Amino acid sequence: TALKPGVHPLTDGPRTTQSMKDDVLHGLSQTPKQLPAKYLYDERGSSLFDDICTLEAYYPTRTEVQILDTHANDMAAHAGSKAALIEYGSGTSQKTHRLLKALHDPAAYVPIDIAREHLLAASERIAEAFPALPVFPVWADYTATVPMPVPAEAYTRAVAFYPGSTIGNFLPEQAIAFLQQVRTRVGASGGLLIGADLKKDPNRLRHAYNDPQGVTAAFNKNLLIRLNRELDGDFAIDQFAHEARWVPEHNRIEMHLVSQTEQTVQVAGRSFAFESGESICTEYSHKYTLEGFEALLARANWQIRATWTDPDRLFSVHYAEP
Ligand code: AVJ
Repeated sequence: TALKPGVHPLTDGPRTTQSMKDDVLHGLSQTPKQLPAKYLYDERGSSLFDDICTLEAYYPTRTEVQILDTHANDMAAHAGSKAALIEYGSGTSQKTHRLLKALHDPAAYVPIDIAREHLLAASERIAEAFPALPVFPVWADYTATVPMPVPAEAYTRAVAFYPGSTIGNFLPEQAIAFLQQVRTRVGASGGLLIGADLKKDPNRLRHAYNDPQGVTAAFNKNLLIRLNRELDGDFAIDQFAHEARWVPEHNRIEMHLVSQTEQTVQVAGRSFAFESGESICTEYSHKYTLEGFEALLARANWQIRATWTDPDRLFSVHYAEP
């Protein structure tokens, strides 16, 4: 691929396609059945997620964008000059545009994503919008230990950017492990700018994950399409229904694919029986209080220096340091 000026060659990082089979066989053997949420993001899944972000029902994206727009200068002051911005799961990098505009002479942008075409397209758009900014795309599963392609002399501070409340996909213990890994990556002088969705009226939450247009349903079911294609599965897509539940004991939304009949499905060389009404849990989306999120970060040795929210307190963005 001939990349536009400013975009460095793709860094080929660790990806988990080899173990997707193991993860799927393991997850479907559990009771209740489950699949890791990260497999929702193939190229098609990443596009469907982009569509979700534009939905009226899905408030997190526009709310976080509003917070970024309102407070970008304040965030930039925390990051300081010549920061290297590392984005975990960069997707379309749309939020990044708004942040980069405010940063003081940023030294580099390092987007990390598992969807290669998405990553390259977004890198080129950033390079075009910011001609002086070197872009170092890393094609990787960011939950693995990701290489840092920018030489240490090139920047003063590495700032991890993890917007979208994607941290909410992890169980608390996994979130802590991930945040510790990010801390190791950015070092003692590093920073973390992270989005966290806040607890709110369950009806509002359920609506956000059961949108009337059915885009979230298509996003969820795309996982089965992917398993059919990549792991030689025979899921009958229309025999599973999308459902998103608010589970108050765990402060989370859970996405499920609910079997509409008693059926047996083949995938990755094994067969799995479903009772009618039995589901596969495909995603957790944890919601936080400000205090709860601060405590979570503290358990991973991050201290919050600043918190920004919207007027309705739907969403929060935090700047933390080791
Ligand atoms: C990208 C993980 C933050 O949990 O809200 C959106 C994914 N799933 N609609 C979320 C998602 C269904 C999203 N995150």
